[in-house]
Amino acid sequence: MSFSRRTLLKASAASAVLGGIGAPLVARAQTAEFTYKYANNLPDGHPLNVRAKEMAAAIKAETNGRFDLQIFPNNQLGSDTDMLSQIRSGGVEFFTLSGLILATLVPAASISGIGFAFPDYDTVWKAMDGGLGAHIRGEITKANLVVMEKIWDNGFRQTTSSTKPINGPEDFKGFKIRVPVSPLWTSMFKAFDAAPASINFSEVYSALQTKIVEGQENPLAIISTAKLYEVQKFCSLTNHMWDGFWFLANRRAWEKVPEDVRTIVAKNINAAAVKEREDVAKLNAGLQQELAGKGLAFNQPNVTPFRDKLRSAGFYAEWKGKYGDQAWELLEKSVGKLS
Ligand code: X2X
Repeated sequence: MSFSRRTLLKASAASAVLGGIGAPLVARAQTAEFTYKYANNLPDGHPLNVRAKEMAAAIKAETNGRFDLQIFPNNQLGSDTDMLSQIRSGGVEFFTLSGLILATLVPAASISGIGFAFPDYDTVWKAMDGGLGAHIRGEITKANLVVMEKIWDNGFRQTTSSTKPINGPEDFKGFKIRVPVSPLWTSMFKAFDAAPASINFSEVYSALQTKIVEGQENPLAIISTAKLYEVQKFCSLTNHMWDGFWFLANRRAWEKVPEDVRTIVAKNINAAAVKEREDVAKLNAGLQQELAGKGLAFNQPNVTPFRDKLRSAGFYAEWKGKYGDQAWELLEKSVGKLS
C-alpha cells in the first residue's frame, strides 16, 4: 500500500469517528445506502411512471436519503423478456410486469387476464386485493420473487388496426395481431381464429409502422402515451380483458434492506399503485374523444358474440384445466360463471 493511500485511509477512519460525534454528517446523508433500479416498459408520461417518480421522492425523504430508487422507464434496460431475466438475476432490483407475461415463469399469474372475465373495475380490485390476488402472489413468491401487495393498473384492453375495424369475432379471422409474449394471449387470439404474433412492447410501434402486423390491443392510456395512434387507423372498443402490473423485487436485493427501510419502501409503492389505478381509470375514460381528434376511428362492438366464440372454441374449458379447479373457483367467485 502506498504512503498516500494509507494516509487517506487513516484520515477517513478519523473522520468516521468524528462523524460519530456530529462533524461531517451532511456529506454522509447525501450518499444513499441503497441505490436500486426500477425498470419498466411504459413511456415516461404514463401514470405508472408519473406516480413512480412521486413515490421515489417520498421514499428518499422518508428514509432520510438511505434509499434511492432510480427509475428506468420505456424499456431503457431492455424488453420485458430481458427485464424478467434481470429481475431474477439481480441485474435490476425492481420491475413491473403484466401478470400474463409473468406467466412465462409463474403459470398461475395469467388467470386475471382470462377473456371477458371482469365486467368492471370494482370487480377487478375486489378480486386482485382479495383472494384471487393472494393466490397469485403466493405462486409468485414460490418462484422466488418478491411481489408487492397492490397490483398496478394497465387497464381494459381495446383493439386497434391499420386495416379495418373489428365489429364482431369474424373480423378477427386471419387478422395479423401483435400480442405480448404470453401463452394466454396467443391462445385467446387463436381461439378467435386470428393470426397472433408474440412481440415485446419495445418493438410494437415499429412492428405496426412497418406493417409486420395489422393491429394490436392495449388500453387507451397506452395507445395515447405510446403514440400508437400515429400508426393505426381504427380503434374497436372490444374490452376483451383486464390487465395489471405486478410490482416485483429481486429477493436477495430486497432482503439486504433493513426491515424499517423495507416497510417505508413497500408502503410507498403500494400507496402509489392505488393512486395510479385512479389516474388510469380517469385517463381511459376521457381519452376516446382526444384520440378521435387525432384521427382514430372508434367503434363499439357488442361483446357477447366474442365471448360466445371463446366458449365454443373451448377456450374457457382449456384454461380451467390448466389453472386447476381451485384457482378457477376463486376467479368465478369474483366474476361469476365463465365456462
Ligand atoms: O405489452 C403490452 O402490450 C403492455 C404494455 O400492455 C404490457 O405490458 C402487457
